[in-house]
Amino acid sequence: MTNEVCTFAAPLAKRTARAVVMSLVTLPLLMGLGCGGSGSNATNPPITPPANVFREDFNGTTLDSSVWQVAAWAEHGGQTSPERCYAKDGFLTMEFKNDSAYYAAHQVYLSSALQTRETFLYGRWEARLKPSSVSGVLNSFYTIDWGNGNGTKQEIDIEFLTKSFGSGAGEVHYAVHAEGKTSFNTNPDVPLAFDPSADFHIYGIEITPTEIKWTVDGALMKTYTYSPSGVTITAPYQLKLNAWSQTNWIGGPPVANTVCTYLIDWIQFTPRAQ
Ligand SMILES: [Ca+2]
Repeated sequence: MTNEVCTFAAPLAKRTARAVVMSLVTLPLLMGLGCGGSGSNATNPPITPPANVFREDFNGTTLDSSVWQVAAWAEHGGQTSPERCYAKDGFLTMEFKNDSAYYAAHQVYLSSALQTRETFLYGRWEARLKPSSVSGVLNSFYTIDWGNGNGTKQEIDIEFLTKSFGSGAGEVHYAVHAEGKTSFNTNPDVPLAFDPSADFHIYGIEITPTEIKWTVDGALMKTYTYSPSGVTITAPYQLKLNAWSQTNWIGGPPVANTVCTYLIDWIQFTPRAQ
């Protein structure tokens, strides 16, 4: 196993201070997955992101509350908590649990979510993700314009419905929404030549002033052009990830009292060149 050079770059406001401590930190590969490529055994060349790139490797033992807002509220029929959304061993771990006792008492599941405090617009998102193998959960990576409650709710989705996983295959759901606009949804969802829960892969969203492109391990999977479609991405948004379940569409709930784990190795945003 070779060593790789990982670099950590926080959002612009945080980066200078962080860079002193964390930049060009040489780390052994964590469980063979530290800065690897699409598969757990693959390797990438050393990453040295430019100063304007947002990058999070989740190498710390805590999540930086100035970068991430970890959910502790109810959403999508679940109670979120930092207890189920935490950094450990170089990964962001997000857990969902259909807890029998908790559900009997509160009629909600135990879920998790977090979102950036910073907003973004045009550029390329990439994330190395491994969703849960337990059927009946939704694991997401998406953009959302909350606009402090007054946003357009422009939203670009990568959503894994784990019910589609198995036998070396799976699907990924891509969608674009905005309040008062006609949504776009992949239906049927985009088939993958692998089970997404079996290994890490790099999922990407390229957002431009005219279109959206979704990629997997660098391969183009789907393009959405704003014209003549219903939604145009014009508003700054936050990045959000969550894990939740319902019967409709997602095929939940998952088997009771089993922790359904969604792992995120790293997340990067490269702004579009001006
Ligand atoms: Ca990592």
